[in-house]
Amino acid sequence: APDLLTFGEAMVSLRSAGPLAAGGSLTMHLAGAESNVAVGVARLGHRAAWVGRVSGDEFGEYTLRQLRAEGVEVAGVSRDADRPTGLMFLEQRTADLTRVQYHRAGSAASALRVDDLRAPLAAGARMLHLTGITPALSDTAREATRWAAEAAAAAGIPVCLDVNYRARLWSRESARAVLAPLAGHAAIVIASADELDLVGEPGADESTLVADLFRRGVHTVLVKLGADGARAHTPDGVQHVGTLTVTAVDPVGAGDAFTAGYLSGWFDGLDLPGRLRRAATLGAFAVSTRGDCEGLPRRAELSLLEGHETGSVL
Ligand code: KDG
Repeated sequence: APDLLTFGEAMVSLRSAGPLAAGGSLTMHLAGAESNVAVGVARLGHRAAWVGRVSGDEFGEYTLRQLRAEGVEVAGVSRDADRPTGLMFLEQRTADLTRVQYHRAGSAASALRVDDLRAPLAAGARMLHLTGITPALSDTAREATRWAAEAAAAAGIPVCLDVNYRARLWSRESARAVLAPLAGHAAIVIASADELDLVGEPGADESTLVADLFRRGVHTVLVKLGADGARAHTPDGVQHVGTLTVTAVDPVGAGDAFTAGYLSGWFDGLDLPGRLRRAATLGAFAVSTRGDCEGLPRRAELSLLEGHETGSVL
């Protein structure tokens, strides 16, 4: 069985070097939060399986080709000839401002359903990773996500949930109604500070939300703080990890990289400071290279950013 099992929407992202309204060339990249995590974990030598529906078109072919090339297991992927690939335009509007446009309604990925996940889950994994993007794609994808979280928890497979709120896909209220119950099946919850109340009481403070998640069976809550690093809450207390000093050129995919690093550390049996350091290291690789997951390190490259640590783990 793989170490990591994950599912969701893999997208093709078309990136511009300048304002989209001015035209010019676009470059094609693989995107998608869950496939980013699978690539990050696979590059570090763990077994990662990604499940989803990809289109029968050339973009679907590209998606599968990229994932295979990264060593991600795709046996559970189905092709959907009648639906298009979800596309994402990433517009470099100014040096500091990137705008996102989705063309994903009715995509192949949105047709994901429970039946797609039965065999992969039955095959087992050391960890199931899901994000709050998948249940926002369609009714069947929402049902599939709920089913997978429940089935994994019942089978003793720990679930990692990254809240990953996407305002383009649903309101905070709709997200909370789905994600809060989902978090009750998770062992690890990952959220940025402004996403954390999407798995609990609206507006509640961090310690209240964390205490509530612990009561519901979660054992680790990772709160991402952007340039300030991250905080990890466990029943033993709170630890902070800083970011590494690198030149940030592209924040897209940094959260997925952080998650991949954390999970890799978990697969390697590292202690919490070790897992957080690897998470911060992958985040640094992601922000200092362009692309969603292109810059993620292979195992031998992990040491490239040694010495770039700012804050030690407190
Ligand atoms: O985390 C990066 C993702 O945002 C990107 O790859 C596309 O999955 C994606 C989404 O829904 O935004």
